[in-house]
Amino acid sequence: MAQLSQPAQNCVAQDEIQQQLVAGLLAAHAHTSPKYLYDVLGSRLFAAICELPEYYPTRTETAIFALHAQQIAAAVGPDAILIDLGAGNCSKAARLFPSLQPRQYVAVDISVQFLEEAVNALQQQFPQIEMTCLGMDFSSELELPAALGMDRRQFFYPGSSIGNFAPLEALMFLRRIRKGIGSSDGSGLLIGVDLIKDKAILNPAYDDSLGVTAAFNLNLLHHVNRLLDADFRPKDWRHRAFYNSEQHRIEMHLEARHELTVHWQNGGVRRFARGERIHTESSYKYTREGFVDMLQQAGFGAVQTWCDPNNWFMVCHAQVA
Ligand code: AVJ
Repeated sequence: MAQLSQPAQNCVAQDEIQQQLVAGLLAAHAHTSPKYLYDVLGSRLFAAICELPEYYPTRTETAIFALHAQQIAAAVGPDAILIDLGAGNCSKAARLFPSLQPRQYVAVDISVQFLEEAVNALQQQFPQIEMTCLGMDFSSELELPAALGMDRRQFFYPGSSIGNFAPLEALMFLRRIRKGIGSSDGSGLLIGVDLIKDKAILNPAYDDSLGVTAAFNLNLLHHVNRLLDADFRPKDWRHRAFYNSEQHRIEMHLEARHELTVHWQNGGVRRFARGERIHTESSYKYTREGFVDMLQQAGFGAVQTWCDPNNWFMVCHAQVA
């Protein structure tokens, strides 16, 4: 298994991360990037969220992949280079290997250590597929090593992760993917998208009765404490999540339970009034037509879509031309 990462950028990245985080915390409406939800515990809590009865996206997407495996495999075509963006534990791609039959699997994620373990295990199971780990933050850059080859590149972006981008950013991200794919026949993108639906379904999915999503959201404070040497106390904050129907997005916030002051490195400080919030995540929802239109605007060609019977979730395959 080959491992490709860019360790030389790490020192600069650390400094940039801290500056961006501080800028967000000091903004009039305090906000943090959703990527800070995913330290080791955060990734485990997200895995737990995916098991919750209220959190429909993961199981609905899995059901779509299972039910339409043949058609999806026909759209992707055999012998592809499957490039998994945000591969994590690689379980979603692994479940597709028997039907998709890729020639090569490229797992991309920020955390390359976590990735290596998963890919090593997978390589034992599928010795005939060539596997590569790629450690990079593809949200800011999508320059793949030329060694990968341009033929039959199929990007895989499941789980509705595209929802974390605001619509204009999502369009720019899709354009970058479109560029990264190249123009050879048989290349494309397989992507999962969460659809607009009744808020009676949406709200509980992000505010579950066991409080797992609350723990996931509050754990961001522990992560920020480590990154900035800050003194956030999770007990001082409460989880808020709700569907904003004008912007077609779930918003996740942390809300101060009482007036408080937070300190961090180099004398950084901010007072929060009671009820004041930090916006920690947005999760945008689309209509089928709206998302297909965006794929077209990003320069893709023919698009095929598959939904569950309730039309809660959609899997799309977009060809390059
Ligand atoms: C990983 C971005 C797809 O938006 O549904 C789950 C993250 N946040 N519960 C989503 C999440 C709260 C998830 N994505």
